[in-house]
Amino acid sequence: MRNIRKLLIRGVDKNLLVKDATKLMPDLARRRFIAGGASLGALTLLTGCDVSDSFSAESMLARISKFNDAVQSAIFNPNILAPEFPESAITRPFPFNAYFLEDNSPQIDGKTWKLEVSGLVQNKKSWTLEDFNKMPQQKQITRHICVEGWSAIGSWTGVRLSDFLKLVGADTRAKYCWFRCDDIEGYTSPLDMATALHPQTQMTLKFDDKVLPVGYGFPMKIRVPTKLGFKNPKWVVSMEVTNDYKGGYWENQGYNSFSGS
Ligand SMILES: Nc1nc2c(c(=O)[nH]1)N[C@H]1C(S)=C(S)[C@@H](COP(=O)(O)O)O[C@H]1N2
Ligand SMILES: [Mo]
Repeated sequence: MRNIRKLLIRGVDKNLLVKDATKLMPDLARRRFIAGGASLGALTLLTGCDVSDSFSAESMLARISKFNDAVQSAIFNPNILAPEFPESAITRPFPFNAYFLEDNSPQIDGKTWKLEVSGLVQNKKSWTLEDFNKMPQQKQITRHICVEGWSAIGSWTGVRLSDFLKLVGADTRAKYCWFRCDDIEGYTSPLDMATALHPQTQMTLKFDDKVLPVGYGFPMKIRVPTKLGFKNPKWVVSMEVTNDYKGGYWENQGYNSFSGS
């Protein structure tokens, strides 16, 4: 009989956990999981297990083994909604993450900031924060999952990206929305059009009903609850609608661009 490891996530060998989980998956799910990079983050997204608090590898494996193909295809379906949570589930304080310390976050002036829109759109103008604040807003309380092995539930409010794409007359047959950020060393991220049009993909202006704090991406981040954390660019300054794959900060370092459901 197989020995089931009872280690908490801190002590667990992540590679072994991912390997074990892969073996337990039904065919279709396994193929997609491998194609998606077979990371601990993707596993978290798949099982909905919260790796930020006490959590055992055993329970994650048990959960996966109960999956059947129907459940799997539902989870991987890009048209399905990410789970939403009550206010009481919000993680406080919500973690900060970037490739630099929070104090080094870009300090953007909301009065002069503009989002530059270019590429395959009819309306190539720049949009101010005031413009975005006037547009219809959507609120979501969803789980953010970082590939580094933590997850947290947050509350984000902003403009649906699909509404904005309509407003600028974007060619939604194009392959990507490519975002550029104001980080000192630069940060970019390509988002596939299907995900850009997903109803929960949001141009976020607020966290927890308050103006987005600097660390979380003021004045705008793109919130994508069906993707891993690194596909949620903060301090966004431009969006290009394009058919070209232009790469991204983490994507260029080997993380799979799909990285999500
Ligand atoms: N511009 C920019 N966006 C970014 C990052 C970054 O370093 N720069 N880090 C990403 C990663 S890996 C994560 S997990 C989330 C963290 O968002 P949070 O600080 O709101 O938790 O931001 C993502 N977006
Ligand atoms: Mo992340």
